[in-house]
Amino acid sequence: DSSNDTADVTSIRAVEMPVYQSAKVELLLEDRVVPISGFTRAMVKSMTEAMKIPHFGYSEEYDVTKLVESREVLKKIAQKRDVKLSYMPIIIKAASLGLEQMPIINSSLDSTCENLIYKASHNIGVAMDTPNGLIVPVIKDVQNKTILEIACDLNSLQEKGNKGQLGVNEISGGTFTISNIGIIGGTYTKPVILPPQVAIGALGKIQVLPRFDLEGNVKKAHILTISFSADHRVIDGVTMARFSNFMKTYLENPYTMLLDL
Ligand code: CAO
Repeated sequence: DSSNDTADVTSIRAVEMPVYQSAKVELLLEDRVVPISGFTRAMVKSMTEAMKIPHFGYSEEYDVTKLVESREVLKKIAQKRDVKLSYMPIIIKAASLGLEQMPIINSSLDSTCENLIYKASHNIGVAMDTPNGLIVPVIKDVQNKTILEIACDLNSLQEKGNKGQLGVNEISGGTFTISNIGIIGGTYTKPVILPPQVAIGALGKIQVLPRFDLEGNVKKAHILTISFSADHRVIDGVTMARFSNFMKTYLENPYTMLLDL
């Protein structure tokens, strides 16, 4: 009947089409060999090293409804100061506040596995999708920066990444990494630690989903999923869960960050 037809049309319209790279896909006429070079070569090396680490995963969902509301307001203020404010700078700051409480997450294990080095600086690497492939530029000394300063750094690293202008200094020295694959999609993932770091967090796409409030009523909630991987030689599950709980509290109630900024 006609009501069913309407429902079908609506659901077709709701489909989000993937972004195509070009109007026409060129099919290969024969196999093509591409030498592994540049950033991919570095990735082969670091990821092969990484898989020697006994990883464990820990995932959680954060109800970021209040963060979404706050960011809408803050984004407009930042825009007036010529800064693009996405969720990332706030999430990076929340991670840094969590690292203050759980410094072992910001440590590294030496090559002989005899010493754990607690790093003084929170140098947070951000996995970045660039025309040259995956790069992980680093926002240095996040512990001393405001959310707006973190946003400025991220904007500038993103611009340089897109132009292929990131220097060695900008892609080294990371002590903890965050990967926002949620910009493309996805919920849970299994990120791979960047040695000599001991932990990494990956964000899924913020989705609007039904959840229960304290009175048991169904409410509309913005849900961010996060997946951590950690080096189980030095980090245990409880430590990772406690760190995640700090981030969860800050991101579910962004005003609580005021006390620690
Ligand atoms: N869920 C919902 N919306 C999101 C989102 C998420 N997880 N992440 C970003 N967005 C939104 C932003 O808020 C922004 O919206 P507005 O226009 O309203 O401000 C928009 O999407 C574009 O965001 P952005 O491009 O500015 O990205 P960002 O600051 O959030 O992240 C960066 C920057 C560099 C992390 C991201 O561009 C990127 O490259 N991610 C890919 C990481 C990756 O490849 N990981 C895999 C590593 S393992 O192979």
